[in-house]
Amino acid sequence: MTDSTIENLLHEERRFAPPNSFKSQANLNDPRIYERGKDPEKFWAEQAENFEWFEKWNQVLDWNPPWAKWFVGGKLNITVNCLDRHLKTWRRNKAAFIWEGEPGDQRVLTYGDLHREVCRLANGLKNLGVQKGDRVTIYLGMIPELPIAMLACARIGAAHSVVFGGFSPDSLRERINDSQSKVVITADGGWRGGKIIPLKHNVDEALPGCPSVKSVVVVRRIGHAGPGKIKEGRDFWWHDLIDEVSSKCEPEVMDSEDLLYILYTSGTTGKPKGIAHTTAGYLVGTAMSHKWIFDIKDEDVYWCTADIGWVTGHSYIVYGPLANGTTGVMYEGAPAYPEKDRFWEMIEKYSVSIFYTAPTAIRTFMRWGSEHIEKHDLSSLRLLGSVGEPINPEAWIWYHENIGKGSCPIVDTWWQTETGMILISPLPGITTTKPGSATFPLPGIEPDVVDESGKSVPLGSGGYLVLRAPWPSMLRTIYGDPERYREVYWSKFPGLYFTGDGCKRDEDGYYWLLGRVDDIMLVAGHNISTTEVESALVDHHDVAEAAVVGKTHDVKGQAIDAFVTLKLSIKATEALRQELREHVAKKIGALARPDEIYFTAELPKTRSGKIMRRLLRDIAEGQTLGDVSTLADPSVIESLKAQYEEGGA
Ligand code: 6R9
Repeated sequence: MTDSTIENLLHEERRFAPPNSFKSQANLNDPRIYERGKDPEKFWAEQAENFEWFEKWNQVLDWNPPWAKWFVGGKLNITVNCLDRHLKTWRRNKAAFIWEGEPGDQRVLTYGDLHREVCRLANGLKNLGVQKGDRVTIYLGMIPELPIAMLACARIGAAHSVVFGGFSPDSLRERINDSQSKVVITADGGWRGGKIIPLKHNVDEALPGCPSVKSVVVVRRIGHAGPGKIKEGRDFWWHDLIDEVSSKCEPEVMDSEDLLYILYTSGTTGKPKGIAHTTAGYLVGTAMSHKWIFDIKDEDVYWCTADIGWVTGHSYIVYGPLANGTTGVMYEGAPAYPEKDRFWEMIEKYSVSIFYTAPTAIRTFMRWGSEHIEKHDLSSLRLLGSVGEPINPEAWIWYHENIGKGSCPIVDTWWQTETGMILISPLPGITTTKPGSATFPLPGIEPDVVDESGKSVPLGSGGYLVLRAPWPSMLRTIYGDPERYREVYWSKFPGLYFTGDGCKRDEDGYYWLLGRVDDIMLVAGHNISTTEVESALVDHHDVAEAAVVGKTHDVKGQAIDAFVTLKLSIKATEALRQELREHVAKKIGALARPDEIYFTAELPKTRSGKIMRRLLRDIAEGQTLGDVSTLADPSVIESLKAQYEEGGA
């Protein structure tokens, strides 16, 4: 699909083999694991043996495309695997979460504590009439009550639907109604950037249009300043609800395929999709991938900086890490609060050994400059991860040198809300990495890169990323809309799961993710990926971040416009604009030279930090803007639009 050659992305020629000191200690350091993955059913069944079952499965996989059932007939409860199992060992008193609030307050919850709090809330929810099969919406900031609430639902067989705390009352209402939740769990507020997020207030705004909701549970987080208006008969303080209940709660016996949770992803068009994940396959997939990819050991302190409102938090803050008995750091607030060194301060303070964040954050840290990092001792780190977008080779190298001090392997992990678990990633004790490539599929996973007709393309070329075989933690459907599930994921290439991402495999078989296929540009008959042009821009020493879009052009079909954020100390000048255009031409070819470059202090991003090229495209085409409800900061787009209408910066 993309003609501009793969060498462009490979301009960074360095390769990074696992350091011997890392390899010799790694959970996985024998490449034969990939051989074992060639019989996926056998392989996944072996993994499933590592968990606690009330009853074992009698069939590993029932595959009736696009309908998958894994570990058919198995009975289990995911919270037994995340909690009770550890209480029988020394991990009873091991920290499950080391939490820090934005104002600086702290809480440590051991596995024993977490088990107790989960059981208490589970009993509280039962007292509100929540039963197996019900749905519960959770609308909280990053406080320990968030994972507690999720696990309490799972304990009693109710499915949770976590809605990110940054969503508006309208978005919340839409998600509550789609899931038909009986209960909403929220807080009187949350801290972010020194300000209060009015969670309870938003719930009050949303609820008049939500007939399914019978009760609201409210955590007291802000106390004095929060609205705290409790509606008699509907609202209950969390602490009152659990005050006199037992701290024991028998786990509900769940079928392997019982619904564990719904998580909404907002596509670029249409209403949000309620991605449905079930119990056993999700547990097996998230726990095993977490253990392998992050090389989790009992003595590690692991920090995934995502918000639990996104799938990364579900799989790699809550379920995967807890199933592995990991100690995780959890942070409530903004990375720049009170100062731009908050993350590095926390890594030093808690001796974090594994750090997992997103390219958008890495590029922000690059922009802020290294003085914030140099103030702190980061020598506890031994492994770094990236997720959410393609990581530009330049950002990869920066991360490696400035955070990893040249000695930590980096795992660039590709996956989606729909895939439930990481599917393409290095194994840090085995894989030689190439900056900017997510490298190889995990054992037991069968992706492919195909052309428009669904035919596999040879190594060295690009196309659509698909999956040829089901995997345990895949989505099972779109909640309440099975037809849409089939249509969105399984209709473009019958029998193949379509990811929506463009991808190339190089001559060595490494996977290079190229962004959403909707973002790929067609310039003078050549496919050029936005990721490639953006990486060429970020490669320039003055550039922190870039977004590239194609706009209609009479002659070329599409022409390239670039939106560029400079490093904080750099001034935007006409000379720099010309220099950047030439830089791209030199890196990729004249074809990819942007027609226009706009300098901007911020790029429009989704609330989870992904660049929203669609909106930039609308601006570039002079069209009215489409749906902006998933935008993190709507003012960004307004100022860009104004700049564009004035004809440049
Ligand atoms: C986990 C998550 C999924 C989309 C996915 C792709 C992009 C995620 C990536 C990556 C390149 C990576 N994506 N990780 N692209 N390299 N390592 O982000 O889930 O929010 O559903 O987004 O994110 O485009 O299709 P989700």
